[in-house]
Amino acid sequence: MNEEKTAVLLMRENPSKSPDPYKMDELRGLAKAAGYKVLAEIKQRRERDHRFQIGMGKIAEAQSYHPTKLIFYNPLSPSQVFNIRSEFSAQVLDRFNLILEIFASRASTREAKLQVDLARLSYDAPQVRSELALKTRGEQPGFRGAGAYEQSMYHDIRGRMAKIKSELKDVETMSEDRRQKRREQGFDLVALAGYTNAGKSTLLNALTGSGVEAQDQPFTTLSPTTRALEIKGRRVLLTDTVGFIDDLPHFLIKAFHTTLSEIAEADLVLLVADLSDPAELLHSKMVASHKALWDCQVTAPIVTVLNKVDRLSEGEASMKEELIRDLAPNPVMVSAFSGSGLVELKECIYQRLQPLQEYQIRLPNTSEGLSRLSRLYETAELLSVSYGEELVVKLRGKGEAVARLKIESSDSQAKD
Ligand SMILES: Nc1nc2c(ncn2[C@@H]2O[C@H](COP(=O)(O)OP(=O)(O)OP(=O)(O)O)[C@@H](O)[C@H]2O)c(=O)[nH]1
Ligand SMILES: [Mg+2]
Repeated sequence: MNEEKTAVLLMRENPSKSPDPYKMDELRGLAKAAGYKVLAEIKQRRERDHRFQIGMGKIAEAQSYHPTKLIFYNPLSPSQVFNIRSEFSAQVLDRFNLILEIFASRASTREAKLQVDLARLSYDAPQVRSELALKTRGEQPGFRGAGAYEQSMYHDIRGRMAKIKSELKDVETMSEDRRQKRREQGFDLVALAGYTNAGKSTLLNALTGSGVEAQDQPFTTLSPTTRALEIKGRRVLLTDTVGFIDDLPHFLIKAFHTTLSEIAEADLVLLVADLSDPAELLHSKMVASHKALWDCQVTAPIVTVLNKVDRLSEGEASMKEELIRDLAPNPVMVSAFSGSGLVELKECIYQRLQPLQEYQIRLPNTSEGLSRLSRLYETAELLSVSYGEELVVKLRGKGEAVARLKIESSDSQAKD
């Protein structure tokens, strides 16, 4: 039998910054997504306490609810975790570890599992190293030789990290080969990116008629899912990806490099935002999303998709659009629920894709030539074929697809 997991949420607000009411909302959403029943939420505006992060009185108040875990918004140092555990006999998590807990419980593919393990080890490594530094300095002498245990643990962590990285490299190479193959087959690769819970998976379902899991909670999607759709004759592969979240350590983004490469390597990125979020929150999520796209080293064009317009009046929608104009110059407003704006979105995708080019290719009029001709139908649009001594084929397609055709057909000539 599973015992109910309970939590009290704690957040220390920096007195020099204006309070952000949405951070606690987000932490509550994360705690619920990890399966915790939230018993209480405690905030305190003060400078950081070096021993406990927040005031001792607040921790005692939190402990009076007897939760399974105290969950902190603020990152905790190893010594703060140690102090809170020993002084209050409390189990603690910070927001980053909470996110990792969600990821670990949802990771279903090998790629996702490897990435979660890498993130966990990347988090542990510097902590073990700092404990090691303390012990070898003689401040906390180890039992048998200064920090011998930490030393072997640190080496073990580094070794496991190296192994996972090399396994992930293999997965990445396979993904890269698959993307290349798909491009050669004439597909355009479009990635759905954006803050978690913005509606990326629902939009994928609405555009492609699929049934990918979508739920009102953060991090429902962890692994990329790709579905095909056709827009005015162009064959598009749309990939749903893991959502972004604010204030993530850089190494977590690095650990998810393999999954995020689906965004980095796309021909076009749809940046999805939830227009029904309060204006300030919408703005800060857009900033966080752009930072994440920057971290992913996206070079492809970006189309901002403002989703969930069904939740707003027309006036509210245009007021919000105006507020984020600096971050989203030409957005498309849609509702993945009602389907409004999807025609415009498809048109926008079509307009932003690399234009198709027309080519002429000559093939021998033999059974081999005819077999190649039949394969051309799979990669490009055939405009005309004239049958003589040779087959003269005029076709329209994507650069990569046609480049391969040109290599295959020894005699080819670009028209424009
Ligand atoms: N009202 C309304 N709700 C929507 C719309 N699109 C998505 N939702 C809801 O928003 C919630 C999140 O949707 P998802 O599609 O799971 O969001 P996501 O961006 O894939 O989220 P993660 O995978 O968790 O990062 C779900 O409850 C959806 O039903 C929309 O157009 N209108
Ligand atoms: Mg999703």
